[in-house]
Parts: sequence; structure tokens; C-alpha cells
Amino acid sequence: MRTATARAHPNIALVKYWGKRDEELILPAAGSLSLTLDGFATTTTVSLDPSAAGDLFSLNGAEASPAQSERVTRFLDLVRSRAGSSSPAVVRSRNEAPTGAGLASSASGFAALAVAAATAYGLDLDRAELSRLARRGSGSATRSLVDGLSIWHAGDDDASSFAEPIDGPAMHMIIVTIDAAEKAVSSREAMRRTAATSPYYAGWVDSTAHSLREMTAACRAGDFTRVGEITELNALRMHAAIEACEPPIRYLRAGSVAVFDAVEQLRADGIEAFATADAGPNVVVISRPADSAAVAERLGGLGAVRVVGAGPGARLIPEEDC
Ligand code: 2P0
Repeated sequence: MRTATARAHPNIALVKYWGKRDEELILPAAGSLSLTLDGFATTTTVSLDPSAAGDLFSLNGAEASPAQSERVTRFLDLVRSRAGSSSPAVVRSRNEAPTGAGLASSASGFAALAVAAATAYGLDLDRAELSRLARRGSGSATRSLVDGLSIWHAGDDDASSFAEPIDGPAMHMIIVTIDAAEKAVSSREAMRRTAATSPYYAGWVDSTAHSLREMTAACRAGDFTRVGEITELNALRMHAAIEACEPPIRYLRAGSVAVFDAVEQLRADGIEAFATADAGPNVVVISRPADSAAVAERLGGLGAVRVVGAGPGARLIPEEDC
């Protein structure tokens, strides 16, 4: 029985991925840029079991839902077809982040699964190939193969749509958890609805492509202030496009808006901090590393606060570390 264990971390996008050009290949409408975190790890073990009737997937020690299991099986089918194998697998995954709460557990989940499954099934893939493989599970997982700052090139086909590292200013992320419950509308469904019904979708895609070029330049220049300004602008544009769907989707709650207000006040007080939010109510604030303790203290009353830095891309770990 062949077994491999991998660990991956979520990433938070500074320029967001929101919308697909190709649903089957998960090619994004525009490129994106993120920071892989050093917390909230997912650890996944894939063990081939040729005698089993089908795949078995457990999450945090409990059998996964049929929908989750089917998504894992579809991903494993892709790996099996490349490896020329028909063996089912036992997949055991442990997630340190609350699943479905906008902390991108699908990113760490499919990044860890891509590395563990590729190894267990005997595929010899380099980092860009692993990033492309993870993309087939979930778009944001593409970026979690990369250490620290990661740029996902939109590309125009399967071969050209992958993530790679990019230099940038040092930063911390202050994660403010407003609500850890599962979100009402999944990212996948909300992206579809935005593309199909939001009158601002075309503007979102165009402006994101432009923001990514500006963000790339700001990162290369080590310009934290500009990185922060583009981050907050891009997040608000994404939420504006989402809120204009029919029927509307609104991920930000009163508590989320209170964090954006507090961040504006921090800047007025001379501490450079900038806010972003994904497909849920939780807010992530970026600051220079030297300011993160002060930012966390100021935001402490608004939600559960955790400070994280840059973390490693998905990689194999020895079995005994699980
Ligand atoms: C991102 N998000 O760039 C954006 C910002 C959420 C808001 O990528 O359909 O789970 O699996 O490709 O990657 C969340 O969407 O969607 C996401 P699929 P995914 O991080």
C-alpha cells in the first residue's frame, strides 16, 4: 500500500480571483496574487487501497459529506487517469481552520491533496505542475503551492495557468474572525452568479487585470503602502460586484464593516493597515510586521484576532508528523 502525507496552508489574496473563464479546467477570468499563511494548516494522508470498493474521505476524524467526498473522488480520478491507476484511496485530512468560513480551507485542502495524491500514485511533478494540478481541485489552491507571496498567472490554457513566487515587502496578516459558521452561498456558486448577473462583472475583471499589474510593480518595489492600497481597493471592488448579483449576495456583516472602519481610523492615527475580506464575514488586515501587535490590540474587541506571517507552500511531510 503506497502512502504519502502532505501539509499545506491557506492563502489570502491581495488581488482576488473571482470568476472563471473555463469551469472544467478552472481557468480564472484574471490573475491573482496572495500570501500563503503560516497558520491554519491542512494535513492530508493519501493511502492507496486497491482492495477497497471506492475512495474513503474523512475530515477531522469524521466521514466527510457525500458532496465533499464526490469532489475528492473527482480530483483523484484526474490523478488516477494520469498515473494509469484504478486503485481507490483512503484520504484522511485534518484542518486547523474552520471549514467554509472564508479562510480558504479549499485552498489548503486541495494543495495538500494534490501533493499527497501525486506522490501516493507515483506521479513525479515539479512545483508548477503541482500548482496546475491543485488548480483542478479549487482555484485558490493553485497559489498554496508557493511559499509566501504567490502570483497565479491567469494563463490561456491548462499549461500556462499556474502560480509562482514573487518578491515583495514583509507583512503580517491580522485575521479578525467575526463568524466561523459555514457560509450560506459557496464561492463557486457565487462566482457563477456574479459572472452571469452582476452588471459590474466585466468592470471587475478588467480592473483586476490592471490592479494585478500595479500590484506586481508595487511588490517588486517593496512598496508596502501601495500594496496595501491596492489590496483594500480590490477587495471592495470584488464585494461591490458580488453585492450587485441577482439575487444579491452580501458576505460582509455589520461586524466586518466595523473592522474596515477601525482600519481607516488606524491609518488616520498614523499606523498603516489595510483591510481585505473573502467570501465571508471575516476580515484580514495587513500591516508591516513591526505594527501587527498594535493593530491586533486595536482590533481585539471586534472579533477573535490572530496574527500570522508568510508560510510555506504545500509539501510532503514525514508520516510521524501527522
Ligand atoms: C481568492 N476566493 O482569490 C478569492 C477571493 C474567495 C474570495 O478563491 O470554485 O474556493 O474552487 O475555484 O478557490 C474562493 O474560491 O473557488 C476564492 P473554486 P475557490 O482567494
